[in-house]
Amino acid sequence: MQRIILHLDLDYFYAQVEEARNPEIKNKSVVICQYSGRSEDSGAVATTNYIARKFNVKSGLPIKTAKNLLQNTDSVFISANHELYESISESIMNVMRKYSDTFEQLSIDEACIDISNKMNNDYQSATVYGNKLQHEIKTSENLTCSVGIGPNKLIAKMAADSNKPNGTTVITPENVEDFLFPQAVNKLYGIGPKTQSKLAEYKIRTIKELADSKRELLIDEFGQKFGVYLHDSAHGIDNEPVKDKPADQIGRIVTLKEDSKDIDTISKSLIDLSKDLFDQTQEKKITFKTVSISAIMEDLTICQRSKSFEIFQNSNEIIADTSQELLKTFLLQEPRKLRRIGVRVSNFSQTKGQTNLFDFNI
Ligand code: DGT
Ligand code: CA
Repeated sequence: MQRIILHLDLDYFYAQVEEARNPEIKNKSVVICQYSGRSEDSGAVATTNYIARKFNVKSGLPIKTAKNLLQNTDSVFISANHELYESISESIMNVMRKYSDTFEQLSIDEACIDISNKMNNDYQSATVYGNKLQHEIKTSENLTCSVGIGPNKLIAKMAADSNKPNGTTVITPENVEDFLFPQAVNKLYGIGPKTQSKLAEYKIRTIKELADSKRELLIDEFGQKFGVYLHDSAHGIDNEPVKDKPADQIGRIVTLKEDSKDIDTISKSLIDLSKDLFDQTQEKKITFKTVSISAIMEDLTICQRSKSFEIFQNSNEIIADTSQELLKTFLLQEPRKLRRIGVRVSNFSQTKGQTNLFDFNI
């Protein structure tokens, strides 16, 4: 059966979040730093905006090198605010979950959904649907993302990657070869520099050359599992289903209209979130033992408070009352204002582990 998979990847995610909350930095190089704490500048670049990338400043680079490359240019260096990125990621994933029952989160800023049935296998409707999702994310979190639509997870992901930022790329089954074949082999997922140079020894440089190569040769060189993967993916074949894994926790989080410590204002938001979360637990037939609140403070630190029960719960009252109780106690002890408030449930009666999109050991 033919499928339609939609892959979403947020553009320069951490850096874009910082731009969204501080638009003055938009015209500068924005470098998000993961400081190791050993010395003042030790650590690596987590990501950068596209202006910094023009100066070759990218993920993984030592912060010192980035500073050298951006010397005498207009640039800002920001220490990564992981809690903020995670909470925004959670909100976006919740938006995307509404677009299909079959949803798989692949990383903090990537996810895919199977929309075959929903779109009645029509690529035109799928494109409109993808644009609608992009629009909703822009409206709710003021962030752009790139969307790829294709007949499987591999093509959808490569399509999203091929046109960034804010791109929508649709590869129909008829166009798969035209899309894949001219690209270099390292554009296929799972092909790193080592595999690339091994393939170069056989004069295999493009995906077409890989597709035209002998399957047996690839199996001899790379082993059964990876050899078959290489040959199949060069032909655009990927039968991996979108794995709708039950999450080990689900939550709802929202940014307050303004930073606040006022119990009535925050309570109101929490009541709405609790109702939303309850609806989701009903839909997914989830029972839980733990209710937590997360508060992202004005200085972006995160505080969590939880309460666990002896037996599994599944009522609206438990979520609403427990979260209110946790909030009240928290506000009494906390002098700072809150920026975002969230509620989550965890400790489900059944959970499954996370797996990655491509889990080869290479
Ligand atoms: P993109 O997708 O090319 O527009 O740019 P990003 O920044 O969204 O890159 P992506 O999708 O590879 O990674 C998503 C986020 O994950 C990114 O914003 C920061 C984080 N990240 C990626 N690579 C690294 C890394 O090497 N170190 C650290 N600490 N974080 C990373
Ligand atoms: Ca990204």
